[in-house]
Amino acid sequence: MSKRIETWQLRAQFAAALSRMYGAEVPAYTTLVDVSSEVNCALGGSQRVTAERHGAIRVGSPRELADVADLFAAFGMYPVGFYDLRAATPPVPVVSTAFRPIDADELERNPFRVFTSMLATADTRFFSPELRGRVERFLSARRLFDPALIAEARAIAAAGGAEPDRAETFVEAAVAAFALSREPIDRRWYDELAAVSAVAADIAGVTTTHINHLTPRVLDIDELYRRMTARGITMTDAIQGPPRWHGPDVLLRQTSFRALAEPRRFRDPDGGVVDGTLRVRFGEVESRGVALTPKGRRRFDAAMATPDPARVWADYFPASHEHMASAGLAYYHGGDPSKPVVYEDFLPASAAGIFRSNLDTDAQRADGEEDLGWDYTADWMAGQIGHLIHDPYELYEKVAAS
Ligand code: OOG
Ligand code: NI
Repeated sequence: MSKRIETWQLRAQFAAALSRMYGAEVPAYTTLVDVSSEVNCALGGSQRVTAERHGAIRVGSPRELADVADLFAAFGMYPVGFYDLRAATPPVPVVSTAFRPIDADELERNPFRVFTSMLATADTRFFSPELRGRVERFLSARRLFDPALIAEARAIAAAGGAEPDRAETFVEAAVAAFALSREPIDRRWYDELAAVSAVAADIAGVTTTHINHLTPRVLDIDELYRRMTARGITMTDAIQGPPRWHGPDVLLRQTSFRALAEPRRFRDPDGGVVDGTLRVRFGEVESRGVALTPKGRRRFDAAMATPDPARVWADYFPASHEHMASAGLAYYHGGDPSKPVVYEDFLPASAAGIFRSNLDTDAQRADGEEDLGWDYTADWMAGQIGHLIHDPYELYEKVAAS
């Protein structure tokens, strides 16, 4: 009898297959992965780090998000954290969560995570009731995921794995759901949404979803930045997140570059289909530091709120893991300062920055609407998708204790 493929192996296969597909779609991604591996190799990176990726996807409705939650559960990826990017300046009209493994041993085997955003159509700052109605009708008429794929995901999640043949078919179908579509895009609808928000057009202007980016992890992001620039790839001007300094790296540092325009087909108002291009996807790379406790996070937010975080960082954080640990600012396995717990999540300000770095325009307010529409919460989202949304701090506590 052939050996059953376990959940973590499905996840590793899913991440690897998405990476192959995305590399074929966005060649600059392959360069980024090569340069990341070079840097990681030079620094003696582990197997986990070199294979490590996060992806980003965007969906339009709670129903679509519920399908994503069911699909990813088969890969042992569960929703963690709630990010309201509408609170960013300027706001991005989405609310998000990250699907990822939650146990220490699962993270060690393969930490693949996918930042998943849902369009906030109920937010009247962006969508008039009339436009909201049309967006929601458009979304309810499309089908991002074959119901058979979701049913199979549920069965595999319940069984905790699958026989090799079945696993292969399942992974292939899951990956295909995130491929860039060749379906013609309705130009008038896309442009109307783009005038409200480029993100709204990317999500609800088309009948499919796709990987927006896939991000390798690198041990030295400043070194990567230098090497990419030397290869003639222009990175966005800044590294998002905390500054480089001589003490422990905390949380997450990221940088990105704008992808080239990609060929897409459009249907014009007269019904004719023409070739065109869209520029919505990009490359991103990240380095991950130690996970902060709520106390450490408050310090982090305070330092980041200053005009020049790099200048004042040492006033907010001690320069060694020993002092970080004794001050209760960060998580360590078994409380041992030589074993930092890696931050597995995202930063709302950086995420909003990543969204924006690729937009030509920021979201426009709908005329005359003053209602803040702060009606999306983690509990609301959990109820919509029928899955618990894990609290990242509880997970770090558990990982640190294990
Ligand atoms: C997601 C942006 C967030 C990150 O790394 O912070 C993100 C998106 O652009 O869809 O991926
Ligand atoms: Ni990202």
